[in-house]
Amino acid sequence: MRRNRDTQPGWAEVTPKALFLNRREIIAGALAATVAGPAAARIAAAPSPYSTDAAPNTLEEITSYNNFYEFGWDKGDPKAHAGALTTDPWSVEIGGLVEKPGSYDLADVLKTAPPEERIYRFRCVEAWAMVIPWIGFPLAALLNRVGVQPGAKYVAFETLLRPSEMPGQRGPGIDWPYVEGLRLDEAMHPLTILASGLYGEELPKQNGAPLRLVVPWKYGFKSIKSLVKITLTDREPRTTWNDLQPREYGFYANVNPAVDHPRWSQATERRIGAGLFAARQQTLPFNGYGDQVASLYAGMDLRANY
Ligand SMILES: Nc1nc2c(c(=O)[nH]1)N[C@H]1C(S)=C(S)[C@@H](COP(=O)(O)O)O[C@H]1N2
Ligand SMILES: [Mo]
Repeated sequence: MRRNRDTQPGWAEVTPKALFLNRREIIAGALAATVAGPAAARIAAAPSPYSTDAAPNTLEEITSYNNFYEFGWDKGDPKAHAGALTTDPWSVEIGGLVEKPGSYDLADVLKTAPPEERIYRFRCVEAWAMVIPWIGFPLAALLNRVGVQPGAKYVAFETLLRPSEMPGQRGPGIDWPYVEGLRLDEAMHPLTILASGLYGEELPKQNGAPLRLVVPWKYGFKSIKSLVKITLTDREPRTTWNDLQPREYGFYANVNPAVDHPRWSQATERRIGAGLFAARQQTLPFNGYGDQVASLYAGMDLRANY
């Protein structure tokens, strides 16, 4: 999965040049405001070695085909309704089994580590896939900063609860707020990031502004959006989709072509933007990140722990 910068096109090459140059200035400005100066622009322009060499989806595709049920159940609802979400001020409450619990202002959270561009494959449990050029930093950096206590084994995450701005939270279906969780070693893995941007810009609201989790080897529902709470715990946290349909959505949710969803096959996936008549592509174990993460699950029955 290592990117070869000499031969593979990056997003700069697949984005119209004027837009790209414009975004470079936005990166330099926006990120420099929250992070130490010149490093921000350099890092945003230089993809991380963790990036895939696959060509990213367009910004239009990434921002108009979304799952964000707080804003409705259709793929176009987040784009239509998330604009009204107030993302400033924003803070993240970090607690549970940590040395330095507290409410951390977003700007402070973003100072934890320099932003990196991570071009990741993204696979929804509904069997569609994209490639997304995130801007983010490792969750491990934040967890190390707040100090994980020895008894901690899991990390629980929570999305904002604000029905006045999130129309989906005024309707039935989900027991709001949306919650997710990871085992501590998954949370500490270098591929696991907190994203605050994509395509070199601030994170669009429909993609989970101002801060969301991205876990590229798991089905998309693990990558919880608009984070307001992170809690270190000693037991497996409850998760929204597992609560709703435990037979269909497990805690682990590792991308796995060999374990079908009860209602559809996971062997292949539809690449968004590939066109109506394009062939489906093979689903890769751990979404293509097996070399880096399979060892986390050594000895585990991945069929039982779906
Ligand atoms: N809070 C919250 N986070 C969420 C969701 C959601 O509905 N609410 N949907 C999940 C699902 S099912 C997917 S596939 C991804 C979609 O991310 P994207 O719209 O940025 O592609 O977000 C995940 N995170
Ligand atoms: Mo999803």
